[in-house]
Amino acid sequence: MHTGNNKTSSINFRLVARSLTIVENDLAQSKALLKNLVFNKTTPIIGITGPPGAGKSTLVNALIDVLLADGSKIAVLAIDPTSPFNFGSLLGDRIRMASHFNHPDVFIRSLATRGSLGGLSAKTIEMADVLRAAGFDYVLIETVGVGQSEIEIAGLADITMVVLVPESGDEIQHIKSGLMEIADAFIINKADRADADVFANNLKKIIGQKHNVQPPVFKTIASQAGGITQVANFIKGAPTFKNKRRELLLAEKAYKLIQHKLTQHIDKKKLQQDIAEALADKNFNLYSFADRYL
Ligand SMILES: Nc1nc2c(ncn2[C@@H]2O[C@H](COP(=O)(O)OP(=O)(O)O)[C@@H](O)[C@H]2O)c(=O)[nH]1
Ligand SMILES: [Mg+2]
Repeated sequence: MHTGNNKTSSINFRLVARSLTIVENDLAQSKALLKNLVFNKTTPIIGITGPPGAGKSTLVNALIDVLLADGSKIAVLAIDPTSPFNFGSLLGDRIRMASHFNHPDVFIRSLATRGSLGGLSAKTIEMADVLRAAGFDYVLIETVGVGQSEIEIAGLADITMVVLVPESGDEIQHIKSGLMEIADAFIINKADRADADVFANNLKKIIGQKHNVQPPVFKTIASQAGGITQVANFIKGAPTFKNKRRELLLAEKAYKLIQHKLTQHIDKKKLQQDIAEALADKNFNLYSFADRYL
């Protein structure tokens, strides 16, 4: 249970922002910073994913309102890799979440997405860890559910909520099955649209085939804060799921860290020189050559 009532001492937002920048850009202090993180409580990470325009940012905004009422401190990471104009989308999210932009208990960070998608999820793990250690009561991560990377990021979340809109009705069969399977709850937003109930029933039928325990389906009108209390209550009441996807994701991450540590003493240029010398021997054997470095 996450009651959000365990009042935390105040969080230094400026320090959090600076720490996130260090981690995001892999600056020199990053490794030491990550190693020294101390986790004093279980902070649920809530993933909110779904197609562009479904109303995820609006929903996050409305959820924050409800969660704040408990005196909780909330961090939001907004990630939108689909937008080629990242700064533009950043700004868009900021404007939409503007009502909380200066709230003392709400920290919002838009994640610029550079480089590979694999790198994105690796960074998200680190940034979410910084936020968990900072003492927030909830960490919300908004991602666009269009590709594999979002499914990967869902591995990080304790609770993954998939946001859909009634218009997706015809395409419901085509919704990425991965996206269907990662959901701990579905949110049908824009329930002010006429076909919301038809869509809800179709969705329930489909998820009934894919899940043993049927995840709840919520209907919301995020732009009017409709149905948000139910979603907030689900978040507060949800157990921290034992997340198999998370174990897999963290194992992958740990593997890369170990690999990096084990190979950092090897300079590739020097390796090439060594090979050049070793090649002079006509009996050169690459496999025993490599053994020298183990
Ligand atoms: N009709 C209606 N529009 C909504 C609702 N929720 C959000 N919107 C609008 O949908 C658009 C996209 O919302 P946004 O939160 O940016 O979507 P995101 O891309 O999923 O983050 C905005 O113009 C919102 O005002 C809703 O419940 N009903
Ligand atoms: Mg958004």
